[in-house]
Amino acid sequence: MTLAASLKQLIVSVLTILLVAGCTSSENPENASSTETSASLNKPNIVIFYVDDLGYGDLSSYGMTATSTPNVDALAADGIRYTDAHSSAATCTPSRYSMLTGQYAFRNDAAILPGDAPLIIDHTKPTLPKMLKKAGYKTAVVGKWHLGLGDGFVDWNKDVKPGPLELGFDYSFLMPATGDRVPTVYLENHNVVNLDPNDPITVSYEKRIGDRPVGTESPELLKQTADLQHSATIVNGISRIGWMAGGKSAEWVDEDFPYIFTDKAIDFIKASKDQPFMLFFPFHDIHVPRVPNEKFAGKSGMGPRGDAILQMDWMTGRIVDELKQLGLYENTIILFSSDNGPVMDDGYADQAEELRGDHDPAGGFRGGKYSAYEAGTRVPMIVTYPNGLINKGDSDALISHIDFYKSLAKLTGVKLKKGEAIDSQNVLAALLDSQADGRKEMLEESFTLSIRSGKWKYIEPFDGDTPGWLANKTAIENGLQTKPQLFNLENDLAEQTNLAEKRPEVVARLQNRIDTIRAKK
Ligand code: NG6
Ligand code: CA
Repeated sequence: MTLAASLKQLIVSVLTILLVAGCTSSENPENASSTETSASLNKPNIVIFYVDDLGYGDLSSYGMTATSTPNVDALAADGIRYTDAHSSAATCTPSRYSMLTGQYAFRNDAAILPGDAPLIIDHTKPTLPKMLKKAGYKTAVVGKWHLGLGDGFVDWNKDVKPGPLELGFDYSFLMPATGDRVPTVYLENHNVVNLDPNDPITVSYEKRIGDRPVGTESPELLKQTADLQHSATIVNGISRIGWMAGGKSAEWVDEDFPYIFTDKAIDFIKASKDQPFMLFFPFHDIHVPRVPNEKFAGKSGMGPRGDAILQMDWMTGRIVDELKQLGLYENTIILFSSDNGPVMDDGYADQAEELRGDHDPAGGFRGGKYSAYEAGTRVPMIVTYPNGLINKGDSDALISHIDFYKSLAKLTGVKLKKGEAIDSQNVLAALLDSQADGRKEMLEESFTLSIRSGKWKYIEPFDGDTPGWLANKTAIENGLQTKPQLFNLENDLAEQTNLAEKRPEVVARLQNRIDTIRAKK
């Protein structure tokens, strides 16, 4: 090591220790004025890039060779690349719920929601954005929401609330549910964008309404054919889940998403650049329907799913470039990850499976989206923070996105109330240092609960009804079994050999841990 390199390593270690110990936070006023750098180090801007359905193997920095993701890879090269980081759950709504509340979704029965569901986060309770506001942050969410809106019945023609603003976001620009669910309009703060009051919007998940064509009757209008579930109202050549009437002038055009969402994020960043800000940027990509902009269509060689990966990479680059141009990149902590593992056919015939060639979206892990096996929640995760002088490299720390809450509270010096974010753990050390440890134990949510503990992965048996959203999947392949399953990940990362019968004492211990966590109040 050269002298300069050793010195840099020394500075990294000292700063990491200082940050983790909270010595520079405002909790210790005698240190607060020590240097300007240390003050701003505790209040970096925070950007959370949250891709939808991106698998562990879906980035070239995570082994993909079929096409490349240069913008995300540049983040990986400039920060920490995690090999054992997890979304809290194997589907979207529960993962987001946990990230924003620091609580497991099962505590609130948070499952995949229809597009007209009420807000599932209690807006009188603490949330991640409310917590960051206490530290002086301006907060925004731009992208896919899927956490429900309103308090039981949403009138899309009036103020739609409660929603993100009531949860602590100062600004929101949303796809209200998912790309495959109505309403297919944008919601900015409380209102549908470009809505003509003379053409009010109504949404139904019960029965056909309005005069738009539907997928079951007019397949000739479709850009992609779809399964029955996704064959209701057609908007922009794509049939959706649910029916929508009115709101013609407010309809989105799927191909415009990459520009619309990045523009809104960049506007927020520009307007907030003189104070600490937090931007939560949940992508629509690479969820279905995959209808990428012409800039990316046909470019990956893997069909729309691969093209959507390129689009997501470009969007990430566009926002990161803007941070750089504004001189903000250095003092921004970027957390890049995905809300659950990969899925090929999720309702639309976009040839994801047929065109994937040798590409393995799950990166060698078993399962995918919905699954109790590792690929359900083990996702790419990258952290950059140049001013934090983080110790770059690969990290094998065990981390769940549910931990962002307590870790960011620690970073920004916010004291949490008793009972706040009860399932979150402070893993700040591992967010700043690739060599630091993460969790010792971690829950993974799917249709059942799994637990990681040391080398073990245990999947609780499931004997309930097969959930509707698993019905058209191969349930067994997703881990749905009435027998306990136990794997030794030290030598069986692909979860092939069930050791539950051989090691009943381990099964009993881990089942007991799940029961204890479940009962926690
Ligand atoms: C499922 C949908 C699927 C997708 C998923 C949500 C059916 C049969 N399947 O119910 O297409 O929309 O919900 O995905 O309707 S997630 O990433 O937002 O969790
Ligand atoms: Ca998802």
